Amino acid sequence: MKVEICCMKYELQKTDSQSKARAGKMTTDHGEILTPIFMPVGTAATVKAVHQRELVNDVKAQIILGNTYHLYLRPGLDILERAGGLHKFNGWSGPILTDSGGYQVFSLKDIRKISEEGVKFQSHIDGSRHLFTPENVMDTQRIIGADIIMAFDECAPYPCDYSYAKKSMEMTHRWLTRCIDRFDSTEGKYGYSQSLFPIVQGSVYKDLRIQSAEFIAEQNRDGNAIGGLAVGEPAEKMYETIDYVNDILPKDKPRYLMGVGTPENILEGIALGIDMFDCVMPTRNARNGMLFTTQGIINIRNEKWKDDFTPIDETLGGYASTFYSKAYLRHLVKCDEILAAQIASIHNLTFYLWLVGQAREHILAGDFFSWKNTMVKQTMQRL
Ligand code: PRF
Repeated sequence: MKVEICCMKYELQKTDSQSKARAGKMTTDHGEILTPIFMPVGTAATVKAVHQRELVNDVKAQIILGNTYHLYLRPGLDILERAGGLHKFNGWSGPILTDSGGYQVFSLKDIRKISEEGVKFQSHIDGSRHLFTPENVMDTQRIIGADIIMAFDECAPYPCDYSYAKKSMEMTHRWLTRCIDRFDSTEGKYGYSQSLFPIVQGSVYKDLRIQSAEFIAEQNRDGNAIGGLAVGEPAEKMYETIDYVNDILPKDKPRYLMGVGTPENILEGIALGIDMFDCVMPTRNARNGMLFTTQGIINIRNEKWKDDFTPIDETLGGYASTFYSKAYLRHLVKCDEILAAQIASIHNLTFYLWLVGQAREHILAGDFFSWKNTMVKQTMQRL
């Protein structure tokens, strides 16, 4: 049996005195990540509508996300392996994290069947039948070649009764043991190291979440994730859950809150000790004309912007705001121009990366808490 020697590192640089916020540094074989960080979602080997050059130069992304489910179906493992892995295939040379498919297959609802073995599902593309197991999902993520790969889990729906949540969490733990066995007996295919992050589940039940956090912490992996949140529960419930889970997860490893969220959710998550976030919100909402700015939220389709020739976000600046006005972007959106999605996506991602970058600066400077409270109010108002 070959045991992988991991070399992802995490350095905790500062903990805030008035909250549980942390500034840290992760080191992967594809570069460093300063935390807290937001990871743009690149489901199908691309962050939709954004070039790699823009991700680096304008957005200042440090790590992007890919999805096992989508990449496995298209382009498929043969192509990804022959390309030399996802980094070579899509030209992104920084760190990549892949989600395991454990969340994506569950959203297929009517065309999947869960058992101890794994999940049988039908492709949303051509209806073909497939099986994901903890073992083959590890193998698949080895082939995709992400720096950080996620355990195969079940994200319980919300609401969910206690007995379902308990059984689901216990199965996720058994699946994790199988993921670890497979992961630790295989190695990366492309000469750099990969890390496996386990995922805390347990729905909104405190005793289950505590049990899950303890089990996950015991595995002593390079980082840990919290799943099963932001699935419809009230925000307060989510914050409360993060708070007691983070009290159990080790302080010397990064903590990743999966699929979250609004600027407010991210700032509150940081205050509770989360280091990594991902969400489709900045890119998906951009394609629908919703812009996040330092002053609040804009629906760029709105008539009121038709003759507003000021930059998209004067304070933020950056590529999109340097070259384009609100009136021009509104015009592009109204005409269904492809450029609209590009500008809006670059803008929203630049804002999200700016927000977590500022959070980090304020943690380091020691005034995070009051800054956070001001920013939540400011960025969440509708303009
Ligand atoms: N599990 C996995 N991916 C996820 C989630 C989860 O629970 C969520 C829940 N917010 C988003 N993405 N594997």
